Amino acid sequence: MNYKKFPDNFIWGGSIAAHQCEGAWQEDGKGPSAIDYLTGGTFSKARRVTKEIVEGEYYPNHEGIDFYHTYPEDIKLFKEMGFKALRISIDWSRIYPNGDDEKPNQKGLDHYTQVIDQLLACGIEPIITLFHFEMPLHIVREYNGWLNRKTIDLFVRHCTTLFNEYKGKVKYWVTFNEINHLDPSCDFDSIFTYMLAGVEYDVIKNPKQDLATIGYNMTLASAKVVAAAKEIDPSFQIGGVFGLTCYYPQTCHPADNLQAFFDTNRDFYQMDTFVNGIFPRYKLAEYEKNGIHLEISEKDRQVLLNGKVDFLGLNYYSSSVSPSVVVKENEKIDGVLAGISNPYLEASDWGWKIDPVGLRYLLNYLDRRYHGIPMIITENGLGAVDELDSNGKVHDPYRIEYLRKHFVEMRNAIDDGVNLMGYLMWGPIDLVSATTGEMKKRYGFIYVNKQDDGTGDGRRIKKDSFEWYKSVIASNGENLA
Ligand code: BGP
Repeated sequence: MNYKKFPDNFIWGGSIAAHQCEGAWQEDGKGPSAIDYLTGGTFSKARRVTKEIVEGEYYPNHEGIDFYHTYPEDIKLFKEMGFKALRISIDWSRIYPNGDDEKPNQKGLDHYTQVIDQLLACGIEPIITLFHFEMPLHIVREYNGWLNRKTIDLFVRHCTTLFNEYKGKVKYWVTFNEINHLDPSCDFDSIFTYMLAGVEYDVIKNPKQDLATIGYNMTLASAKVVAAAKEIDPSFQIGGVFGLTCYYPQTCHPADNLQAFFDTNRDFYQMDTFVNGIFPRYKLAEYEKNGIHLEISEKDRQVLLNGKVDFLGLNYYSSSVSPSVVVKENEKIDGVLAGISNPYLEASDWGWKIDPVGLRYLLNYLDRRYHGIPMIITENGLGAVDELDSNGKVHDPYRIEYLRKHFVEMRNAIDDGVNLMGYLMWGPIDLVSATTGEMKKRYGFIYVNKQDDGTGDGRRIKKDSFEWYKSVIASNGENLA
């Protein structure tokens, strides 16, 4: 083993999610999903949930980038770059349009069969996310999403359908994307709470208790799904994906260091359960102090123990600074959305701090915390404003620079002994932003000619970073120039 190099079988590729790219929101029997009721937003204007589809409102996920129809050509472009894997999600509302239907929708299953077959034909390993913010609206409205334990059974049934349908073709599965954004300390009316929890704001009566229950129910659902998968095919590899940021203390005061530890740690309680099979004692202690009660039966404990994951997926974009507990209030905040600025780091146009060393730190931290568990970077990338020049080309040296620095730190982490299996760049083709609903926030190696005002012909154009990533993959990470 040469620790200075990426391993020979390193999985280079990309990551996308159904609701952000497919469009075709009413095609082939798909039911409406929670996301279909989210309007577009911007950096300064939050997306909104509407009760009905309102005429004249813009719902960016209804069209996405039309990947539902363009996937054969788009996958060919991924193949041209040399992708070894593509992480996609399967939209629950295409398979069970209402979530509780008696039978799955055959057209939905057939669609994903074709996508998976196309990937395999191109030599690209499919990695499937089972829940990436895609919940049938009927479950939101009739069951209150993950607040209700019945949703767990419906989800397990949905996943079991997929395991039986795609076994032999798909080996890698991910139960949930970023459930760590659900915690009693979160804003219950944030967009992430709606997208993840599948619960409308007015249903949440006791935010702290309800958010704890939702976070717990999803953790239990993941364990049940892992057990169901292993029963169908013990060779399946099942993981959980977490969106992490490392928090730096604002000062070197010991109290600030402790606060930074607690802030970083907030994202770990579900991950600890996924990996160790035990709901952590520190979280129960926190709940008790805050008057939060969880019903964890002996049966649940067994379920958690039998549902441990095989690998972890890390979504990493930026780091944060933990607000000081000793610095005066008026010296703390310098931008509501961007948080406290770190004088050592630059930020993206959307205020996300660019911190490649933070990636090395987190990879090492996870490695030590979970005793060398296999990891994949399941998302990473730079959301930027890309523009076509007068020759119809997109020059994106800033993206190449961002990725190069992160790849150097990945290599350093491998040299540190971290068991890193792969890297999947987020949004290898431009798609709808999850947090703002914009097309303007572009991540891709491939430009999609579609603008937020509805103009553009949807044409795919290779950016400069396309050739660069191709040469990175061809050289297995040797050639980063
Ligand atoms: C992650 C989500 C992705 C993706 C990414 C970038 O949290 O898993 O779905 O969207 O963030 O965020 P955004 O699209 O808002 O730039």
